[in-house]
Amino acid sequence: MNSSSATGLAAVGATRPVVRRLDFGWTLAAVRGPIPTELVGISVPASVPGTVHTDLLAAGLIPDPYLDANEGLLRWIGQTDWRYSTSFKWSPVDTDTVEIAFGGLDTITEIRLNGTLIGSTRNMHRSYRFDVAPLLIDGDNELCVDFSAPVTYADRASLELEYRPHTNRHPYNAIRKMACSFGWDWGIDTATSGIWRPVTIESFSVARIKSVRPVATVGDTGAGGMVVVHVELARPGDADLALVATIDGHTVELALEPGQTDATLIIDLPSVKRWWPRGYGEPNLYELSVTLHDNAGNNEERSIGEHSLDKVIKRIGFRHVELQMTPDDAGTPFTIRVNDRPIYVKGANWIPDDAFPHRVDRARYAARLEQAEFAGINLIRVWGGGIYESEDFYDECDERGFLTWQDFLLACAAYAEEEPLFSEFEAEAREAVARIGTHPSLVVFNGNNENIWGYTEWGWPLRLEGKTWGSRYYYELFPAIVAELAPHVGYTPGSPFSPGNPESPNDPDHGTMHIWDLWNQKDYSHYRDYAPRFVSEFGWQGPPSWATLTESISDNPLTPESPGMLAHQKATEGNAKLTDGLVRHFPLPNDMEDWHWAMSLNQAVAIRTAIEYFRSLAPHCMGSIVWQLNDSWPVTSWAAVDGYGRAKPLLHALRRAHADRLVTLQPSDGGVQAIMINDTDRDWSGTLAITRYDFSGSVLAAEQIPIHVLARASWRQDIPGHIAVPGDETSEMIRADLDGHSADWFFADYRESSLPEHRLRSEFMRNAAGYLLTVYAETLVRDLTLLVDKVAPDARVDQALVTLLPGESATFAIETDGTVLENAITAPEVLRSANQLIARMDRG
Ligand code: BMA
Repeated sequence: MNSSSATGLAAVGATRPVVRRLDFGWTLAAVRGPIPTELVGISVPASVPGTVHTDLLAAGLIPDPYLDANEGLLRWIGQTDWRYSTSFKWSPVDTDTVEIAFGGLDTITEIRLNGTLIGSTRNMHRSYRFDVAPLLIDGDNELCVDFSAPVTYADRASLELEYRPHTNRHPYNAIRKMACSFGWDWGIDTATSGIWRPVTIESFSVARIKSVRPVATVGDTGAGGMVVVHVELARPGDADLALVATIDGHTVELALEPGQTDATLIIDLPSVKRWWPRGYGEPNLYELSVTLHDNAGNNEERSIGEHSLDKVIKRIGFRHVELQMTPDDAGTPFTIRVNDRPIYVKGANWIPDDAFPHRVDRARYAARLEQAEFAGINLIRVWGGGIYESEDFYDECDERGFLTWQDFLLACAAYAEEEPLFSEFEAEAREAVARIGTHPSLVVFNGNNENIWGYTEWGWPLRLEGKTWGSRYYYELFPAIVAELAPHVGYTPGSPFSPGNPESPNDPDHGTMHIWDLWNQKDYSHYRDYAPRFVSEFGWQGPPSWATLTESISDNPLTPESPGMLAHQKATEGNAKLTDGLVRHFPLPNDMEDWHWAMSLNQAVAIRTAIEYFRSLAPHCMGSIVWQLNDSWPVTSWAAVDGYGRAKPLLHALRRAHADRLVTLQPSDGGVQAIMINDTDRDWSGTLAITRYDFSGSVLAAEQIPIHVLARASWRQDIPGHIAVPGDETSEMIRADLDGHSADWFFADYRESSLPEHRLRSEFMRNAAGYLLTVYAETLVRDLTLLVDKVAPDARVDQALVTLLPGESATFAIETDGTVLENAITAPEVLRSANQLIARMDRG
């Protein structure tokens, strides 16, 4: 990205590109379509970047689409053509080129300057530039962008391109627009239009840097590094031009031939600090600057900036990435290796953080990634039904040491390989790979989400009748673009994908797999039926936090099936699956707040069960990526953080399951095993205390076993029979504790357990960040959780899902700017436990 100063014309030297924002004075108007009468013939102030929905909302002309069932009232917006217009003053400049640059247009447009068509676009995932110098006039200039209705366009294109299978309601596979903006099984159907990324007008003379694409590598041996910097100029300069690249005090220069537009500079660095992912070291970054000079008459004392025509700065990192997929005795692994170290992936899938993604700024990315850090996550997968996120996202990931995995933007559908789609895919992929591939955090490009699986196992060939479905993208186009533009990033054709066995892409023995049959059909205990090599999707639904739910749904009565709740549940048979998943473990409550807690708890327990089990399989299984970290609006979904940014209990379950040092108890050959997992660089030694208790806290059997777990390894310990075999499975449990890291094993499921009604005492005090609540258990209490958003909408708590034996206590730190009273925070609908759900069954 061109990083030249964005100040006004006068502030910058005549030869540097002058970049001026064109984000002011815009209005929008409905042109054609099912337009409500109150909008006919009027113009509304428009934000750029922005969308029609958010501007109409700001003008008070539509209700908030995220509330109640308003979504359905606003479908006309996607069937309507819209016009965005602005005017800006221009006075002739002393440069020979002037361009208008659009960072992103959503989606089908015709653009006119002073009445003349300067371009038409049909891809939300590309940026565009138009040379406008001949059309600019001294004084007021009219810029106008006409958007065609995206729903109408996609419908028409689906016939022109010919039918291809897709999920959900609209043929999103016939238009290059964010797929989930047409609705998803967690997504609101908004299908909006708008100028969703910045617009600028840029003028320059002679030449300008079009792109800088560094490829940073580390030497095979030793500490050195190398950056190969590919530079492209926007047009050939006929002047005496030179490029200068500098990193870490090392500079190389290159004189350009007249007419040369592409150049490569190579900088060798004798020593570099590598970029390491979270948990393995520091994410070291370096600043690379590339300057374009006009040398004419100035060979002697050139200094960077003084006679430069353009300058671009990038932050890069040195790391080596390999996707290890060499077949072994058990099948084919999928191991991400960074700097020659296998990384155990504790990942989360990412969807657009807002159905109107222009609203997601750097602070919002940072907040979400902080939550990912809290949850012990080390990899974020940007899912293919969304967008290529903005630079802010990948910058934050680089700095925080997250690994990122970027899907190409194709999801759950067959895609035509014919024109005009093929060229659009090629252009958008080239732009995305060149931009995103320079980020050290980016380790995987992935051809698509579930399309190979769909083709092989969802009956698509019959429906396709021999038509193309996208294989050329996954097996030819995308890998060729990655090899050319980002050879230092791994590539996989799909998720899921079985290397060597593309006919059966979801084979647990080979490569990546998605495990969805459990949420859809079976109990979560069946995660243990699989021995996958890598799980890139699996998930369990739960409602949003109570505050988010009640801020977005105003049903009275509010029930699991009241109209707003159903409008905010998008999954096929979603509520039935929630119920089936619950009643295997808990009775279905007939009280809304109990229902909300039960479903939230069940979601957390399902995923905690899955991840602890997957980790116990390492190194056979080298990671999991939970579906999903975030939400794009308030909705019942698989997310750990809800659509208003609040943590669900699942986020706390992820934190426990992802702990660097984890003790987990797993069933094994009719008995129980303790598995100690040490995901750190230091050996872990201590005494494992294993105790069988009854629910009143009496010790029934105990043993102490010395344990030594090597760095980045795990140790399996059979639990001796006199502990592993209960006298009464409904009222006994095992606790295993190594060094303060503990795990509990209950012989019977929640439903069959004789969990008592919990009895608790508490102490409450203020501290600088909010409050501390210490809870003393007088009975066994399972999964003690504070639903803090019920007492203060901004509140956060540091732990949840805590199990205490009688006599034990836990302190919860609550962060809030609000005032919280002790009797509110300890009220039974706020201070929650699994006991409440079981004990109620006994009473009922
Ligand atoms: C997978 C994802 C998404 C979907 C999720 C839940 O298929 O790739 O398409 O939202 O499952 O159904």
